[in-house]
Amino acid sequence: MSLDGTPDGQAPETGGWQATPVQAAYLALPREAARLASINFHDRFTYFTDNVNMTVPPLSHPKPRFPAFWETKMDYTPDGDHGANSANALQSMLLQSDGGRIYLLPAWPEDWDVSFKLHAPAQTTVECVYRRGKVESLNVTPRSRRKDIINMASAENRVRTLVSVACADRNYLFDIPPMLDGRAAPEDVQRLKTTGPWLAKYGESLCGTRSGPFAPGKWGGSVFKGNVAYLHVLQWPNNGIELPAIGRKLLASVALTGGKPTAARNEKGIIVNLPEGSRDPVDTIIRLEFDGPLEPIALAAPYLGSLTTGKKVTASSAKAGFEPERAVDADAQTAWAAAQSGQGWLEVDLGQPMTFERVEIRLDNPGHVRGQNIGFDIQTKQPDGSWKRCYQGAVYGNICGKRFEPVTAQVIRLNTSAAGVRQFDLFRSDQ
Ligand SMILES: [Ca+2]
Repeated sequence: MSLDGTPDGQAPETGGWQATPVQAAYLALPREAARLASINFHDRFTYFTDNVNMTVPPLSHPKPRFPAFWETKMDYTPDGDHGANSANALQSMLLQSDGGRIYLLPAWPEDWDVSFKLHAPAQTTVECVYRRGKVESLNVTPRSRRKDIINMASAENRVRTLVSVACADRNYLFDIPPMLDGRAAPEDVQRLKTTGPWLAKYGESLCGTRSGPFAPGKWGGSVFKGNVAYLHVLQWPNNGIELPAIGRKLLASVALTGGKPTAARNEKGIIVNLPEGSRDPVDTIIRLEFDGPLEPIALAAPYLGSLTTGKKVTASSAKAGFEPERAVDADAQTAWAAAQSGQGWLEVDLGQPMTFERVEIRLDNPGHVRGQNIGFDIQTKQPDGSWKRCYQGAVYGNICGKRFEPVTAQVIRLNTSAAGVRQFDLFRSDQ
């Protein structure tokens, strides 16, 4: 699996020039960053068979005298790109900078002890000892930069990151601990000193959930399980949280973190509020129970506001069961596929000229190899019947979203050689 969630046909997930552990660190996924970095540093790292395979004998060639030469992980010794990515991964897990701010331990597993000294921008050095889930000492030079440090390993920030990652449909606690076989045991969660107690108390609001049905906002985000949605409120707006109508009746609302929430209906949906004194400074959790399953609503949510949904659609050809309508039905499970794979086109008639400036394409790309892409070309029909290109691009993996200069058109064509198109959606600027 790639970090973007697409299946990947290439065996090694990391190593050499691949920066996946660095990307995991920047996505605030400490477990995944640690797992991938562990693979990079492992002696049994093997190339093009598996990342770490304990049944493969150790490399037969002699090891270099200096470990930083990284022996032959991929292509040659010293393996500069494997070494640079591995070191960069560890550093990005320990320290990240954005503008004047320095994020301390932004993607470091809470059960890994560490002592480090690193350089940060503006001639700053940061020395830190982190043990048993706590920052034991922190030395920032010059001292004036101490105020710019944000400790992402504090209980408050760990929980808020965990919640934000879950509301984005990702998993912060990927395979606890970062063992190379990726297996987790229930007692591993209890061992976590920082997030463990919070999870023991409020785990039901995250474990086994998916993100949705409400889009995340500045206030926080939502996850759901069956008929129940959990709002995780990280920052309260003055007038409460406005949630759009979702076609389900709200049966009950309870604040897991204490207090009595109110849910007032208005013409757009519902406004959920909680008295200020009951709001939790770390994360206020509100459990909303509806009269029906939330999964169909959450699955359709990415396509809300799509101009192509349900519009008249034709194609160069189609396989049985893969009719053109299936590319504009707001359902990622269904797809249009040309009768023969190769170049085909899909044509959508919006019914009247409409302005759009964002495209999202989700296509089938079986057996793709990382780094290879499928090209696409979007054209609009001109008054004289000719076609004019409005955007040309490529999909790496399965999902692609692009913004371009606003275009007004009624009939739009997507040319692609993809094996299937699950969704073809166009959006206005305000959506
Ligand atoms: Ca579809």
